[in-house]
Amino acid sequence: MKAIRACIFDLDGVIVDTASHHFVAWRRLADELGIPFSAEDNEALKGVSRVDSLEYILNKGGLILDAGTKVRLMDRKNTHYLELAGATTPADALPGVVKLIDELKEEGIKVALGSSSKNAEMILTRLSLIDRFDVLVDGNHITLSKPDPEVFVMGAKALELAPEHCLVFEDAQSGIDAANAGGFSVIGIGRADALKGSAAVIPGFDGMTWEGIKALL
Ligand code: B16
Ligand code: MG
Repeated sequence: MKAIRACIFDLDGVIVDTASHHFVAWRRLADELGIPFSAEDNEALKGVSRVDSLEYILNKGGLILDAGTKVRLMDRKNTHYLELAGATTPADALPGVVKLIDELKEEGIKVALGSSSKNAEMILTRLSLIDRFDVLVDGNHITLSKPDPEVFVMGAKALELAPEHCLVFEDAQSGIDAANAGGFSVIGIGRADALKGSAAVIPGFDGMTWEGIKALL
């Protein structure tokens, strides 16, 4: 195994749990369109871009809409999402993640964000974590959604590191697939039975040290 010199964190489900806000906002939109939207549907949209998420819902309802209407629907969903996620505070950082990031900085390991969300900067600012990141790549920079590796490849380039020197933390299957496709090491965050293809799956960072994480690789 090559030495890990940077960690690339996904945002939603790894640093903070905003999935519940995405769920509420997408379900409200789906209700308005008369399309059923379940928790399983929301699970399938983890790590998936805003536009691809809308396409998933429209496809489920068999709705074909013009481009302008789709933009309006995405704006409506995002406005509702921002009403919910805009209340994020530093206390919403998931257990152990800030401690781990601080330890990484002390060890000289670079810290980057690799998120599909166009709201990532706002959320990291609300968490008071933005200054701890050496590199930010989010939904505003990429053209291809996970499972395409673009978000992580851009992160590695900005870090000036080869993918094999970067470790990705991901809670979504699409993100784990993206990391693997780009040649990154990846650790899954969540349930081992739900995530496939990572070096290891951990429930979260609570109680985890950098030494403990490296031992999983
Ligand atoms: P936005 P991540 C992803 O964030 C979410 O998991 C996904 O549910 C969401 O649709 C996507 O961001 C786009 O978010 O509408 O805020 O641009 O997990 O890649 O950090
Ligand atoms: Mg995620």
